[in-house]
Amino acid sequence: MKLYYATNTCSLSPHIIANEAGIVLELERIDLAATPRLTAGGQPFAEINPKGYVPALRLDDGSLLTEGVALALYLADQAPDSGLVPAEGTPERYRLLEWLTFISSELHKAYSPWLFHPELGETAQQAARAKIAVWLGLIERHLHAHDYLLGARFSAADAYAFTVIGWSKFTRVDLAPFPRVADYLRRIAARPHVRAAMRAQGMAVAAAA
Ligand SMILES: N[C@@H](CCC(=O)N[C@@H](CS)C(=O)NCC(=O)O)C(=O)O
Repeated sequence: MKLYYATNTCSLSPHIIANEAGIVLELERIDLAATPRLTAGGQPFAEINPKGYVPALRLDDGSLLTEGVALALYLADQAPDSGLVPAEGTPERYRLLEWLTFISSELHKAYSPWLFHPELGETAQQAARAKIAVWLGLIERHLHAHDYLLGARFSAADAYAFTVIGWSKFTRVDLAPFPRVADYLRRIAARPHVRAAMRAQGMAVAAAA
């Protein structure tokens, strides 16, 4: 399988999940800043993914799968014993879907595009930060009783949450009021598969503690 990714974006999440699931991905970097957007091989990315955004996953049958939540579930389902995704039909599976959907539609889309485009204006950015603070407060309270979003064990939802909340420094979202969230990020950042995915995508990785 091949993952089309861009550095410091949400394409980190499926890469973490693949690593945690023991799946080795072929990688191709997309230059999102170029016009038109190009693959590392020089092909217009729109020819591959008409949506124009990452992540996109070329499956072994040649078809393309897009949307981070779909990739997360697809990759995690390849390794049912990994604990990354609860089994179909279980209540925990719906809890995972609840988190993935929340991260995708609320948290992710509050950070991006609003905090990635200064030209959208300070008023819009402050509104996005206020909304993000509400969501981080909710996660902070959840982590009071749980190590991870689904409970005791790291899941696909944590890979996605880590990726998105990891944009906080760059987007000037203050994590000081959310010490459990900050600790959660530190714990996930220390996972060897997470560090390997970040390195492979050209991201800075903190020195091991
Ligand atoms: N709905 C898509 C959104 C993915 C998305 O927002 N990708 C960003 C990077 S994090 C991107 O490629 N942005 C460029 C663009 O939107 O044109 C998903 O959930 O996978």
